[in-house]
Amino acid sequence: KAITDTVAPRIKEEQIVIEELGMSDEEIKSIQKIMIVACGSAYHAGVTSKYIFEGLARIPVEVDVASEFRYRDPILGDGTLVLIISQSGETADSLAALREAKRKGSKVLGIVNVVGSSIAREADNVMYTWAGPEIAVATTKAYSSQLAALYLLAMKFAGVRGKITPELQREMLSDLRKLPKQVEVLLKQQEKVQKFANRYLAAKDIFFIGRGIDYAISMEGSLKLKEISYIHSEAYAAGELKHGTISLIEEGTLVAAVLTQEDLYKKMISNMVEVRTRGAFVLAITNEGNTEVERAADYVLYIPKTNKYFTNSLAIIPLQLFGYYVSVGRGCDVDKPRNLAKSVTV
Ligand code: F1P
Repeated sequence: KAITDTVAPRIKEEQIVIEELGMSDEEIKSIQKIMIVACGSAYHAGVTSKYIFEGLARIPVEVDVASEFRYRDPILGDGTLVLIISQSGETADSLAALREAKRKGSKVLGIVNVVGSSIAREADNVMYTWAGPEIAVATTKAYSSQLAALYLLAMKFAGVRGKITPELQREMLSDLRKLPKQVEVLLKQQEKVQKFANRYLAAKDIFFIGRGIDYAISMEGSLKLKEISYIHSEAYAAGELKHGTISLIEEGTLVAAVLTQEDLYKKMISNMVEVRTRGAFVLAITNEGNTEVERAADYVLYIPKTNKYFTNSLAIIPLQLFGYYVSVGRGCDVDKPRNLAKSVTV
């Protein structure tokens, strides 16, 4: 529902219409750089969109966590569009980044869930993610709607800048509209994921690996698990494994490998083999039809086919379910994890 509510009002007669963007086509064409700043899950949505803005719209992108942004004295100006992504719209570091960007003369677009929040009020323009109220501390549906808003924005920019054909745009819009139904199908895997999760209630460390967008998905999967189950977990760019992480793998360590990008299957499979030969138990999250993966995985969860840029919206569901059931199985308070606040305002 969150995805539909974000997407549906912004598609008119097969065109993407983002009225609140407040930018003419000429302004969109003159963007030289996009700077994305956010915290937590919103940051991971931003990292995902980096691949889409660059791959599809061919606009250079930087992404930074808001808590670090000010320390680099960021180089901004009127050619840079700054995106501040925040569910609550009240996160102190994101708000500080917004003010710095405005001070330095950049246009700021807020991607915000809570209507009338500080970030929504202070941004030059706001694109609301109509996810509805978030009850649990760890964000899930707002994350899905942030991704949907970013897909629309990247496609819009790609269209205006002539980087996407009308046929491809139509095809992508059709894939975008299918996501909510596909998420429903994935949610039906609850029991299967719960059974699997129950094996890891006493795990010491759990690792997530991926390349490209799959690395961004891994980061969010790892965050969900650790914030609600208190099990140590890290996400690694799979190519970085050999530079240290591999020494942490022990007999039975769970490694969740995300492979949704077809051109990266081979490289990912070789990383899976590397950790498996060192004793890891490998869970693969991949596209339906990728049976090749079965030779390198101990357990596979499949996601339905979608556009290569939209896979995060689907692959994150089994990972969220996994974190949820590990947390439930360990008797944790899933909705109110210890030490975490819904919005970090100081
Ligand atoms: C950012 C965030 C959330 C996380 C937790 C703490 O908040 O890191 O992603 O789930 O609630 O805050 P926001 O800026 O998106 O409101």
